[in-house]
Amino acid sequence: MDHNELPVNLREDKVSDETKKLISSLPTDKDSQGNLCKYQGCWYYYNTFQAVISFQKHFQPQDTDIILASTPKSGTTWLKALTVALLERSKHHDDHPMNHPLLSNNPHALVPLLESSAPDLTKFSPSSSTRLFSTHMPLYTLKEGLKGSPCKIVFMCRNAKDALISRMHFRCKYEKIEVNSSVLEPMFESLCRGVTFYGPIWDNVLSYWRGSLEDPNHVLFMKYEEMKEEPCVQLKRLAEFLGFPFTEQEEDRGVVEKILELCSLRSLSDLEANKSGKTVNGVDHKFFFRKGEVGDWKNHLTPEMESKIDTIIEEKLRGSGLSF
Ligand code: PAP
Repeated sequence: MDHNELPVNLREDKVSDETKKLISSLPTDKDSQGNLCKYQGCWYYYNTFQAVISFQKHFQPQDTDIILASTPKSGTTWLKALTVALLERSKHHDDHPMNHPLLSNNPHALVPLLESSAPDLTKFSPSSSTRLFSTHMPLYTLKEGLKGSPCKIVFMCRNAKDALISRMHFRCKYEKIEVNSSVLEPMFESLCRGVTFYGPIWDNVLSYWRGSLEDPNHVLFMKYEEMKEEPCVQLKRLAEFLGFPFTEQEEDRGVVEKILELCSLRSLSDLEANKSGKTVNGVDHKFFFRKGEVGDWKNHLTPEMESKIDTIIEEKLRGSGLSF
């Protein structure tokens, strides 16, 4: 792949000498896509590491900020859409709100990634009462940048096997290569070693799990599988946590179901705004929508792979009260 076509996080030409110096003092490794360094217990491609440092130094939090956190391919796009729809609902009473931001924007354009090198975070308007951001960083690294501000943080977790398969498909679309075992196997091995972008996945997820137990008013832990299983219950839980619960009248008017419909994979992926265009990081909007199913890993992983990753994750989560 031509260097200029690489996803922004994999490009190393934007990494400054200062960052390179920092990286030389960190543990480094590789996965099948690029060079990684380990900062505060988490692996980053170099360009993203630079953005993490910049976030921690320069981000100016506001107490009303909402942060949507997840590990990659765990339902970030869905969570972004649902949260935007929740916050926008008072402005859009009619059933066909032509000016709803989700109808003309990809969810990633509405909720910027905190550790992105592309947007200038100081540019976001402080006048809007609630600002929405997203992140894939673990909670302890995020908190350093939040500098004690009591922001609400929502974390979306997904089964590691489905997230892996989702990432493989995403990568193959991006690189215009065929899905096959020679792509999957090295990605699987990296997952098992814990050396993956934003991984080890178990440490990242556990940081939010523990955070949600310690401070349930500020950290909400959600699961992709539960969102699929009982969407109404989970959407109401999210609304309540964010401080915008549904009123009885709204429930009677079917607002919960309408939001779920608007944010469904089918309706989002049918929108022109999601069929065309790219994110600030140069990724086609359409790549964020695929099957959205639970258990698609069964179509790709061998029983040996299943058992290996299950054993590792079970061991890493033992005693935490969490399974995923
Ligand atoms: P990101 O980490 O790059 O932001 P993210 O949105 O977290 O990606 O994950 C993409 C997955 O969410 C895809 O899963 P799949 O590959 O297993 O299909 C995608 O299909 C799924 N997804 C996207 N939008 C929705 C939605 N509205 N409802 C349910 N699943 C969705």
